[in-house]
Amino acid sequence: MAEHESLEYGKADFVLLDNVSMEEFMANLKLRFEKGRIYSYIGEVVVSVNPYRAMNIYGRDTIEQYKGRELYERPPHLFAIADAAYKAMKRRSKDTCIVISGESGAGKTEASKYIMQYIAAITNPNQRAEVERVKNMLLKSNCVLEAFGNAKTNRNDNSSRFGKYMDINFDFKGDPIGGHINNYLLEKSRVIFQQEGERSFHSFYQLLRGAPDSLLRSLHIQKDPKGYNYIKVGGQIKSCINDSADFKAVADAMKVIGFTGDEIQTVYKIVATILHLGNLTFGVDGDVTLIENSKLVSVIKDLLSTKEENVQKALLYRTVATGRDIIEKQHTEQEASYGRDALAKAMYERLFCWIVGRINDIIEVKNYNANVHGKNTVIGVLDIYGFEIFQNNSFEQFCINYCNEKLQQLFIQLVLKQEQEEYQREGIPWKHIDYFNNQIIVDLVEQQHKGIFSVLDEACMNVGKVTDEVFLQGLNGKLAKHAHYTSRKCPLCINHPSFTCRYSVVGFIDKNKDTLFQDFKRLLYNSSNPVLKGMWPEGKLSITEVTKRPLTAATLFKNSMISLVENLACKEPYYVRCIKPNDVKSPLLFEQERCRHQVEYLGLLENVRVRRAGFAYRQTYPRFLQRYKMISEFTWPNHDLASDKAAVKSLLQVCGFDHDVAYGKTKVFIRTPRTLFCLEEQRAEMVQRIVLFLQKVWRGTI
Ligand code: AOV
Ligand code: MG
Repeated sequence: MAEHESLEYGKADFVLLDNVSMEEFMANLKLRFEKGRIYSYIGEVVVSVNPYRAMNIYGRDTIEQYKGRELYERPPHLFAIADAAYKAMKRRSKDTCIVISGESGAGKTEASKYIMQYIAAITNPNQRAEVERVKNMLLKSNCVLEAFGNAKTNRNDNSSRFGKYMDINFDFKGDPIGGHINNYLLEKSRVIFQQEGERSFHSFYQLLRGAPDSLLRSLHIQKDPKGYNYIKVGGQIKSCINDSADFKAVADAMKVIGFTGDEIQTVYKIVATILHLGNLTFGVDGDVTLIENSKLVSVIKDLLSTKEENVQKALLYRTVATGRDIIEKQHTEQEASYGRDALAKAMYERLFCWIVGRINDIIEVKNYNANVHGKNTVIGVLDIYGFEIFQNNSFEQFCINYCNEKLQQLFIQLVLKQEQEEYQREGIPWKHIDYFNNQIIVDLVEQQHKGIFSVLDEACMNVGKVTDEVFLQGLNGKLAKHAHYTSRKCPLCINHPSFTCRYSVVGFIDKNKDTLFQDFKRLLYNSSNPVLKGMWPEGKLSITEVTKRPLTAATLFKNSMISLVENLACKEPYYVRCIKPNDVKSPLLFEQERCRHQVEYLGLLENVRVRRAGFAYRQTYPRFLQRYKMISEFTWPNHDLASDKAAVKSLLQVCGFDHDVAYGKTKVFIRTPRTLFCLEEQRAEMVQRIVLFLQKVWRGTI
């Protein structure tokens, strides 16, 4: 129960609602939002509503209020959950993670940044220079990743177009000593195409608007984004973001992190090359395909540090091995355009992954000797793209929504299912609570042989012309009877727990195959720019050496999601559930229906029910005794009762907490955190007394 808040702001913890009904939940959420209380709890889960305005609640003074405090001692806040994850990690040497979920624009990325800022602010009290350096790099990495991985969408002006999981490593003192970032599926189709009202990745506009003239000249880039086909498709050139200032901030951040001058230059060259590629057009003369604006090829070859004829050849021909012969096959005009776009997307994706890899190289924990320094522990922060339903939904939305279902499944497993199962196992009276288990939807997508990804992969394996329609027919054949799949004529329709999303299958096959002609890989590998060359190691292989079919995009994504969930599941999880109050970015509007919908599919009401029926803290009898036995004379230094369970019972009875606990088969369960807090206080007092006593014995005064 969070204290220090008047009831005029509603109930700080939904567990305290008089009746657990949707009406009361919504009324409380709305009241709190309108009173400027954007955070609430469900036990230890933070519920956050995007305020869409600057809030004065993240400053130094607020940080001080939360530092080292227990969750329920202060009003709900992200800082409290960050502190709880930090304390658990430090006190119990446990790896913890903070999982932030919610739909696009709900405030996940902002929350993840506040959490990181908090952790940075409360650590390294001794101002060790090395730790300060690490902290600075971790914070600056956000700015770089957002420049290259975020874009304006119709849902969010700064939408994350990649998933991010960041581990922060701590030494035995609890100070950050390094980190590691995992990135998930960048929406690279955005490089060449944006829906109306959207933009490409910020990095393009930042370069155009923020780079000094001399740099632009050397890149042969003009300032107006309208001059570039790839980034003007969405028609939204402007945004409320200050691209020019951001360019400088990103350049500065890259330097601080430790990118070399050559590396930064190469980054700009790649971004510029992509812009030029978009303006490249092809034509035909008789049966010859040609590049219409060949001046651009000369610019591109300079930027890529390669030969003009090589660029030209890679754009117009592909090398194929037929039996023992190797031949050069000319592209049709259409194939050449396809190849150009694939190159642009692949170069950008590779650049993004290279940036992440480079940051990882630099922030990786080095020279840490666990034998000498004790265990190195981790706090993971997950900020991934939220559920998305657009007018047109494609392969990317399909993957993003699958990823969200998978995370929801983890939440269900950890918070709802495991909780219920544990009570049953321990023989604690328990009323079963119904909830929708979305495993069925996760299976629909990822199951071997039958799942949508499998059907898609199968279609992609077929030689010859397999079209998106053939894939859809395959799906309709296999899944016609599935309760969450609707087979209609064109769109692929999934019934997610509380919304239905229609995905257009156009482009599924292509995006899944994700073909990039080998010739491009060789072109880039053979560049005399070592940074660029380093990004394309597979270009080393000659045509006859390339035998293995690369994994499809869907399989790669599925595998990365499975390992992400496994990784999260072995850590102690903390949750932030973000809610988007309206679609117009208004700080005043709380759209009841819209919010109710999110509360529903996030399973928040079930969460409250489980939590109310549940217990805040549990511990096995021996471990509980180990920590608190000094509180009672019956248990200190050892008890002579029949079992540890009996000893714990007598201890809690003596302390007067018997009414707030339940005794399971192997564990004691404590209902409210306050009881634990009191136990901790009594323990601290006793430890103090014992220390004083021992000191006296030692000095010989007793
Ligand atoms: P998302 O990460 O959940 O969406 P963001 O964290 O980018 O959403 O938030 C969207 C916008 O909401 C931000 O750019 C801010 O303008 C505003 N906002 C969010 N949280 C706060 C806050 N605590 N205080 C003030 N303004 C806030 V996505 O990445 O699209 O799934 O893909
Ligand atoms: Mg985001």
